[in-house]
Amino acid sequence: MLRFMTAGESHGQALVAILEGLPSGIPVSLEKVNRELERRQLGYGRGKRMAIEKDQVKIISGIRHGQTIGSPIAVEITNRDWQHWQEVMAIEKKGESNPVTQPRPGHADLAGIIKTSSKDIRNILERASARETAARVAVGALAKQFLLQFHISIISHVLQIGSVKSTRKQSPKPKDLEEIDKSIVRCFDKLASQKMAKAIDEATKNKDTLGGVFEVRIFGLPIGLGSYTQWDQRLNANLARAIMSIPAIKGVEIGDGFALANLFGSQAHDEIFYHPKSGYYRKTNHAGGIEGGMSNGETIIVRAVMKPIPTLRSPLKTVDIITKAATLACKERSDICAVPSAAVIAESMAAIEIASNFLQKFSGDSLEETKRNFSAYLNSVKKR
Ligand code: EPS
Repeated sequence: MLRFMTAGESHGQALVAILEGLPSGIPVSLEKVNRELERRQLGYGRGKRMAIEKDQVKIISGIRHGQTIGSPIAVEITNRDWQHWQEVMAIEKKGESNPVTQPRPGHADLAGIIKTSSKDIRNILERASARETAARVAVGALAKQFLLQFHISIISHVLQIGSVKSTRKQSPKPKDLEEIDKSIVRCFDKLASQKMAKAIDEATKNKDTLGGVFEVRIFGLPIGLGSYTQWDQRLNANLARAIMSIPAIKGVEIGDGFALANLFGSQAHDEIFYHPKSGYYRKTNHAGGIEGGMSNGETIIVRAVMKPIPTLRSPLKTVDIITKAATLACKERSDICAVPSAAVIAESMAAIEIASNFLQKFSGDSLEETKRNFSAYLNSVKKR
């Protein structure tokens, strides 16, 4: 099983993560990790910060001569912007910096200062910032490289920004990822991409922000990851948790999700067929690849909704935490829309969760051992 933790403030020196549990012998390309970090920074609607950062991973431990060695992997991503924040973010107090005292509705600010008895919202917002997700994407890129050894791949695309929806009926496959990444909003529908960009322009003009919906698709999973036997081993529950942990995500659905409420049972399930060569198969995928908390061999489909970013250039009403006087929320530099980035982060979180479930089932201290266990299982599945 995989475990990971991140540390780092948005305008601190760096973000770091430690990942434990990957077997030894997995070939690792730093270029591929950096490519994932770059994908997270793409997307129309990001703020000025993205012009400052050019995220690159530095590996501190756990990888040698281009392969994992089985020990914990430590990664670091420098915050280029730190040089402008050295005084505000100084480890030892060097001077006075103005505290942030006007909590933004929708952000971690208010609950954070009350919970930690803090008088400066900066202590909260620095860590609550979605900048932290860069470290997750570095970890996710390693999980993806492990999964690729088993021909498991994960893609994402944006389905909706504000009220503009993709209307393309065709669902993207792994080969379509390049095309999706070429869209400035990471949408598979060209016409909708343009409309989404216009909606973001409109929100920018109005000093407002926009959320949306994205979808993650996981290809190549065998039957039987996760379990029906215990609540905390259900794959759907764990995937939902992983994706809900991304800042600003307010809802997750698997397969047809909320739309299933409109259907009769006879319409909502995927009938089972059998082919002597390829085994069991389905003609539909309402379940989104998960039944009874386990992968059923079909593509896993997870969708999530991201709320509009709560940092507004035309701020909402709030209360000053020192004077208790009515005021307007603080204005931090921020993004207008980060749905395309959130989709990339969700790919990473899904990769980490799937790799963890995969290792729980197939285990192994080396890639060779995991591959042996995996192919023995596939052979036994074929006979069923
Ligand atoms: C964020 C605010 C902005 C975003 C940031 C998340 O940063 P800043 O306050 O420096 O302008 O750009 O996202 C990132 C830095 C990133 O790498 O994604 C927030 O408040 O959550």
